[in-house]
Parts: sequence; C-alpha cells; structure tokens
Amino acid sequence: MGREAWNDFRLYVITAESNHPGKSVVDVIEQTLIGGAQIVQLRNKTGSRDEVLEQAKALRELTRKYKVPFIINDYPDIVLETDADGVHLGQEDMPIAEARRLLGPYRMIGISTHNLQQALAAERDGADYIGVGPVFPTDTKPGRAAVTTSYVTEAARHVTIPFVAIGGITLGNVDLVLAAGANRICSVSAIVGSHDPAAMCRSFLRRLEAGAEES
Ligand code: 3NM
Repeated sequence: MGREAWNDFRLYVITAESNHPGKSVVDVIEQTLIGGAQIVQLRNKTGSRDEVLEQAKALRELTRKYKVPFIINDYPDIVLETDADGVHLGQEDMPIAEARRLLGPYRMIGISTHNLQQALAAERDGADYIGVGPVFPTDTKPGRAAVTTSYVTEAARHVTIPFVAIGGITLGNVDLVLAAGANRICSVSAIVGSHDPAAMCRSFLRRLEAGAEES
C-alpha cells in the first residue's frame, strides 16, 4: 500500500489504557475497528518498552485483519520490528528527518503540532500528516493550552498535507470542529473510554459523513 492510500482516513483512534480499566487494549481497539475506525495509533506513555512491544505485536495483527493502518507513538525501532505502518512524533521527539532515515521512504510519519508555524515546518520536513490540537482542553493531555478551532481553520487554509483535529473532541462539539474546516478527527477518551466504542465510532462517522456532504 502506497503512503498516499493511507490518507483516506477520517476517523483516527488512539489507545489510552487508563480510559478503560478492566478491558484490554486489544479488545477495545477491536471494538473501534468493528465500528469503523480507519487508522489506529498505539500510545503508551507509561509502560516499559517490552510492554509497548507486546501491545504493538497484538495490534499489528489485529489491524492487519481489519486492513487498517497501524501507527506507533514514538519507538521507530518497534515500528520496524512489528512492521507497523508508521510512527507518530511529538514536537520534543526526534526530528522528522531522523525518523525518515530510520524508517525509509514508505512508512508514514505523523507529528503533533500546536500552531501554524509548527505545521508548516512539519510539511517542509516531509511529514505525511499532522495532528492539530488540542482543539479543546483535555485530561488526556493535561496542562496543554487549547488551540481552539481557530487553529483548525488556519490549518485548513494553509496546510496541504492531511491534518487530523484532536483534543477534547466529543459528539457534543465535533460539528464545531468540522465547521472550522477539519475533515479528519481523532477522539481518544470519548471513544476508547465509551461503554460502547463501536457505537461511538459509528456515531462519529455519521457526523463526519454529514459534514462532508455540507462542505
Ligand atoms: N495529542 P482526547 S491532544 C494525544 O494536541 C493527544 O497533540 C494532542 O485525547 C495534541 O480525545 C491529545 O481524550 C489527547 O481529548 C486527545
């Protein structure tokens, strides 16, 4: 699959184990895939490398079964070891050029951005997609100021690579994010913390489709 084929995603799901005590990451992610999640990222900021590797292997197998791209937050080495589709970086992580050198031309590199300057730099440096957020305040990334929907609108106007709006997005505010110019969203706690992640994904997808018809 060429890198550009991965850009079709509109609903991006990220793992957040603390949001579903008593349920395994694999079970919850399988529910999101049943509900239509179109790209999955493993994000484990607290576990050991061994734990991340074990989860990555299981999620690689699962996402293959559902034919959905699989991204790992940090750990380009685990991306290679598990044949994941790409890596997601933060602003403080390794430079995009270094990730590209490690991963080669075909894997996807995404990076979180919090303002237009970072977005344009990511684009220039060869990122495949960027995160735009946190749009709203969120407990999943505490202590980071919300960028508001105005950054979504700026990204929609000026960024040419795919961008995914993230941070505090729920069914209650997703329409504001779409109206601001996003057509890809990522919602973490609202999906993986839901008692029915599959139904939640379906609801988000309906809103994304309705948003696409209006624009
Ligand atoms: N990255 P929720 S916001 C993982 O702005 C992450 O880069 C962000 O979680 C960024 O949907 C965020 O639960 C947390 O608010 C998103």
